[in-house]
Amino acid sequence: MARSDDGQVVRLEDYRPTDFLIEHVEMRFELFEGEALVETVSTLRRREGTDPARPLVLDGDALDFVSATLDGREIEAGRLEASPDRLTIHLPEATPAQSVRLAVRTRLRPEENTQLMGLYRSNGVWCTQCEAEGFRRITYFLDRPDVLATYRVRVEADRRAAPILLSNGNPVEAGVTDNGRHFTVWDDPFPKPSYLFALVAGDLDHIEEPFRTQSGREVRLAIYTEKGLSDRAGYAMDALRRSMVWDERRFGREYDLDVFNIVAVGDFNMGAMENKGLNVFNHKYVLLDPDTATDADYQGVETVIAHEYFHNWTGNRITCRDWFQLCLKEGLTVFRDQEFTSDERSRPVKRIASVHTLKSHQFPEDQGPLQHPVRPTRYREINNFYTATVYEKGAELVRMIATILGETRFRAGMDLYFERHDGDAATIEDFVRCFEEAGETDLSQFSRWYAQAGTPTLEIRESFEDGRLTLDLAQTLVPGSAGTGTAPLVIPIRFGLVDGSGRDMQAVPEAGSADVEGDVILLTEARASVVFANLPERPLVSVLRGFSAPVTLSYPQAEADRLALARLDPDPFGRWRALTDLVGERLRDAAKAGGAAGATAVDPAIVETLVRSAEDERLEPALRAQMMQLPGEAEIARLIGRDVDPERVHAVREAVLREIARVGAERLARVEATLGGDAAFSPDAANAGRRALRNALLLPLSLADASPARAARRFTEADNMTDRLAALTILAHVFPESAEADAAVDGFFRRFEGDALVMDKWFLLLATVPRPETLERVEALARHPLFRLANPNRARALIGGFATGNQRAFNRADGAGYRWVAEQLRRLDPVNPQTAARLATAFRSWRAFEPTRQAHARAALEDLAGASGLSRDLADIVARSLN
Ligand code: B3K
Ligand code: ZN
Repeated sequence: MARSDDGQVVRLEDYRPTDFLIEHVEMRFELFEGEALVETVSTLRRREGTDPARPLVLDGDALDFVSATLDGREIEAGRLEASPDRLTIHLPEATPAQSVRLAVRTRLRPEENTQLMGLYRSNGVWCTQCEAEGFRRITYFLDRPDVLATYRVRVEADRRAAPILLSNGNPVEAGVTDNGRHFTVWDDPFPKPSYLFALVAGDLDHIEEPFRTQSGREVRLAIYTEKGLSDRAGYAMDALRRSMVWDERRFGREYDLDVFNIVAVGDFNMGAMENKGLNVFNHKYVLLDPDTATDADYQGVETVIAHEYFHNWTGNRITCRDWFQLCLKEGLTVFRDQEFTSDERSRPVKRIASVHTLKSHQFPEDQGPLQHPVRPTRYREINNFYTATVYEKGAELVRMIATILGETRFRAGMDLYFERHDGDAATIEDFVRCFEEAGETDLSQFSRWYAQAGTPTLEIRESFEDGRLTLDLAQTLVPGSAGTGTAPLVIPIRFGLVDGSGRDMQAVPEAGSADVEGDVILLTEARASVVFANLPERPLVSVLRGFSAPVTLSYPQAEADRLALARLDPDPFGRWRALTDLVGERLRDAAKAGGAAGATAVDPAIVETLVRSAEDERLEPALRAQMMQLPGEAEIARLIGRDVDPERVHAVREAVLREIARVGAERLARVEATLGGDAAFSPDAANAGRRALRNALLLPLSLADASPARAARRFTEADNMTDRLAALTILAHVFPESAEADAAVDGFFRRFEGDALVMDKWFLLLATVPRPETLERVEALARHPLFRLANPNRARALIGGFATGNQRAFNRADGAGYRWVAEQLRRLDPVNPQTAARLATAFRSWRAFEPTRQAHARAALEDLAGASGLSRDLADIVARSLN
């Protein structure tokens, strides 16, 4: 049963260290069909200076207590109190000088654990997930990140059911016992918090390879998969090896154990988990081959493999003092994985992709009822704070520190952080102080970014006279639902002054201007001005290059200037930003205006620039594909902000797509011809980029044909999943009534029905057909034999795909989309509350819609809020959404 909601709130200001320290933990797992027996022996002592009368109170969650002993002796009845969610022991014998050994036994039922927190079974494989508070579902413990202990774990199971037995650290002993059973003992010498504990046991295949670190230590890398799937793990292994090399080179960080194991499982609440020496992954982020995975999947695997590996230093060696500090490890590790991808692939392409993610996930969160600061100060359910704000905005804050300090001083700050805090459970203050010291900079004002929620608006006005350019800058932060402060922030604005031939001009600020260092203006006041004098011509002002701060830009720059920047800013990110902002604003205005949405939604000059970016051979193909991409319907809705009618948004966007097709078809066909035929599939960035452009062209070309034939041909001829899925999406989404679409959707299903990861794509594809009547289709799909509510990937594909990827159908005017999703959440909640809560965030922008839809959304949420027995996870999201 899911924990039900007790309304309790945890507050940052209430933090205090534990009364007891746990130094070492010895665990023994005996795995059987139907149950698991766990013995945990903790060596603990009382912390210096604490009240000796205070008992030891250990966390539990739905635990079945068996017994407890102290230093090998029974504990008298009056000194011990056990319930499913707590174990209290009076321990006068434990003093700061004297440690005791507390042994606790619990009995678990992994097969019945559908929440996928604690110890559970996925397709017969025993595995664990402990972050944030899953360890307490395995044993009673001080289950919080500031309690660090070394672990020694013995895992025993039937040899046939589980020939592979894994846990954290290094394997130190193995052997057979009686009745066909065997065991392995694992020793992890690095003190770690309980959330990094892991165990896996099962009949698994694997691939392995040796790795030699820069200092010459030998490490055995292995990736384990379900039977018959290990031949799809090769790319993940390659990504792991490259991550290890990169972290040595870029941050001087070396791996520290003798083995590094990764296990891929099919039932997992999120992407992956960085358990020390034993990462557990959603198989979506490990298993790939060209026939079943797209380029986006390859990129996703590379990113997540890198991210989890990088956690070994930023998260594991240095962990968080408490869960309010989550961005300390998550924001920093996202920053590190973004840098890895930038170095391995293309920096501008990666930056554009990251900014796209930020704007489509974090901005709506920051602008709606689920708003919270990067470092929250209160929570009811910590699992609901693994958010885009903590991860993506958290990464932006690290990036701003890097921008402000410059590369050398930033690296010095990171070095100091690793040196000073290795082995610590640290805070954001600890982290920031390292950059203040190493960078000799005061970051106290900067630190407001961690505390103040919301997306600041950066206003810019420009004027030019007699060779002098004046930029008037202003920042505002409106109070949002989080109710945090609105004081001025430190906003680094990377910029360039571009001349008519596309070169950056010398930009020397006049005395008295706001702070300018090199190509970065530092705005620290509510308003400030910068003057650049002696300019030979009026420049095109390129601002927020590299998206140097997570702000909303309000800059009524002349359309001609913006189009010119889109064509000739020497900074490729600047080109993309100029164009995407302009297109977004025009789509927003057209969808807001009452008139008919037609070809006139945007200026012909804008359409021309979009077509021209596809043609521009100075840009790499992946970037050309990004330049052509129109903002999605949800993004346009966000730009409108209130009273949104999703039907109008859809119509306006469609009209522009058709206009691009009408004006550009011939030229775009020529671009396609230059991209050449298909060599054998290779997942590298250059090849993926060419496929991305080719597939981006398929939509306007098909629209121009007004026929599914071209996509049908691409679908049939495709020799890889990227092209096949791109073609199938156009067939199913643009020509849903055609015979070609039906044939392709069925053919795809029949060919891949045995492949879970491809079937997720199939459910997602059908859930996102942008038509109101898709609702009836997903209702039927929820009864499809291959739909399994308890499998998070499948639930996310169908319910999540519909609610977040289908603006028209989810936000149907009759409210039926909201009601259906709410009903699915209610069904899912008792099975898997964490996934239910995550899917419920799809309602986060409900107040932006016009009154009828708002009323329907509110009713659906209120209905849900009133349901009895809701989990704390779901109740928290629903309550905050209504707030
Ligand atoms: N640290 C995990 C996320 C855990 C989520 C718990 N609800 C994966 C990651 O960010 O690397
Ligand atoms: Zn992470």
